[in-house]
Amino acid sequence: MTVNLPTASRLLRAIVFVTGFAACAAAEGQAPLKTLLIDVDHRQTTSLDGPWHYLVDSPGVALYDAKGKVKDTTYSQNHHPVMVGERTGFEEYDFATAPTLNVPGDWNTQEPTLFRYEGVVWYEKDFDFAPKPGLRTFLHVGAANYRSYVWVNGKRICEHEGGFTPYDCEATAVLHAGGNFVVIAVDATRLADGVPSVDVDWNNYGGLTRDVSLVTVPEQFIDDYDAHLVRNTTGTIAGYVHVEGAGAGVPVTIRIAEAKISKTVTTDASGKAAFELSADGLKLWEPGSPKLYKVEMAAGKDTLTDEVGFRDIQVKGTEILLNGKPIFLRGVCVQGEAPYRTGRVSTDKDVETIFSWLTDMHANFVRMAHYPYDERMTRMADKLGIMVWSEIPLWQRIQFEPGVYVKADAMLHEMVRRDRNKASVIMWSVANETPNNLQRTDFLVKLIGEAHALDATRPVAAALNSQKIVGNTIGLNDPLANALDIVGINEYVGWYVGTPALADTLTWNVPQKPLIMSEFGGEGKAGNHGEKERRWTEESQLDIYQHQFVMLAKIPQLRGTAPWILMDFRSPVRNIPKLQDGFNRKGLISNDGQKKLAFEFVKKEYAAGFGKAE
Ligand code: GCB
Repeated sequence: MTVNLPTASRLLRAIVFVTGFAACAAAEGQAPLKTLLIDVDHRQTTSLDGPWHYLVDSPGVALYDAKGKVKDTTYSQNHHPVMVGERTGFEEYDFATAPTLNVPGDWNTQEPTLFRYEGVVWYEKDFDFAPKPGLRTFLHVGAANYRSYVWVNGKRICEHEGGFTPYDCEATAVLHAGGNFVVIAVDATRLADGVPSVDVDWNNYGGLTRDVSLVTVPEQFIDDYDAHLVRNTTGTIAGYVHVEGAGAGVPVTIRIAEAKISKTVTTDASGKAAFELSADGLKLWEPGSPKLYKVEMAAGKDTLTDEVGFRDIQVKGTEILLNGKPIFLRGVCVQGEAPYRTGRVSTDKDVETIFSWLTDMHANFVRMAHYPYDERMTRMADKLGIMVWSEIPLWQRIQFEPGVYVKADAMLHEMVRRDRNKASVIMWSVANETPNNLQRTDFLVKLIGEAHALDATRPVAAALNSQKIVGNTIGLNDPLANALDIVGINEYVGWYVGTPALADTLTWNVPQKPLIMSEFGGEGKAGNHGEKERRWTEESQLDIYQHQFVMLAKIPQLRGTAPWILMDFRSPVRNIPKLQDGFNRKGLISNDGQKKLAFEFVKKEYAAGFGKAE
């Protein structure tokens, strides 16, 4: 897809061209603009969180025409139509009198009648604005699941597909002094050609699930940067600062005062300024000592600061090396589900609770399955020194077709762009449990190549599950493993496969690469006690883990463990009455915070240093 982007930089043009997907399009006839601000949580923003009026559009007839094309009439242009008195049209709706939903937040858990609703909801918010000459303003959406379309003051400014990554739309030209309004139509309909596709084992929470804000920046501003420790060094930091709207010759200063570094470099024709800095005695980031430095960047009238850890992560043979030393990842999987309530993680409190459980169990690693999380999660991981596996929502059987590749690739770009400066994120995962066939392999090998090209500093992983048991050997024969730096395997011996004790008898035949057992476990309902032979008891879940850890300890190239899963989570496909009641019960902790026997067992193993290394 070629698009005309007169105000966008070449880099952004390239992204749109490559992805051809997450286009921010102005109203018909205007030039589309796509950008993606990073480090927004360190910028001064105007929050648009809080109550938004909403209208349910079932079955999406106000949003789409008969051919599925988005309309630019109806709800988007009708701010507060007169409901009584003079007739203004055929409107039978009014945002002003419509009920409200809180943003950030899905609609499913806020309005009982929408609990299972997966269609279109229109959100509307009024806000005051005072434009200042020479500044540009972007609407930043932390995440909207799954597709969303944005109008400001009745003009469509962008659209986005993908439920777990942020996007920005430039609103400068459509904002005016005084009262303004923004309308966002969010469509949570599952798509066969979506990423993920229609079948997932989690709740498809719809809506504006993360923070929404207005970000005002100078004409030329820092929209992207990268600052990382150069491999095999202890104090060389390299990267780039990209200045949106700039051409060649703009000076950019990078300062890390605490490390006594300051350097000025200049942008090239694409607005990118590459740099390399050296620091003496730089303290490297690692679990137990997660040092973060304040990095200040200045370009023209714009300044941006961030808190960044510097560390080296690499794979050598079957080892994972952090700052040159072998590490073992004692971890657990999480879903982006909020503890003690249902809905997505979106508040500081949600994040604090999850990380308090991780530290309580002595975890140094968390697999953030199966999609990118609220940025608070990776910020907290940076702060607490917990290493992260970050994944795009390429779950099981998606359509491995060119059109879907474009979407997956866009999500990969968006994930990497937002979190590339988080020291805690030590690997990108491109997929979970995909079928072992040629079309899938070609698709994913290409995506792995893209991940390497985007970020040469991190290993790439995926969770595989096509292992087979022959006699006492359990072997993985998946060609995708050849393209990965770190192999993840999901296995459910003792739950979906055989009895818990079967694990004791198995020998793993797996590639000579670092292996993470990226899922294992079974269901057990908190408070349901009984014999270990009776499934769904806490004792039977504990039994699975006891046998698993015996088996895991015997795998020579095992470099990490991530039980499935930290906490019970909502899933509409888990409906056994009294046992599941709409929850996947494989949590080590229940959704209301009760720690099960298996939690205490894994905690004991981790406290005793399971997996040795460091
Ligand atoms: C898996 C999937 C995960 C499911 C889990 C289960 O293999 O990766 O998304 O929730 O199994 O509980 O079956």
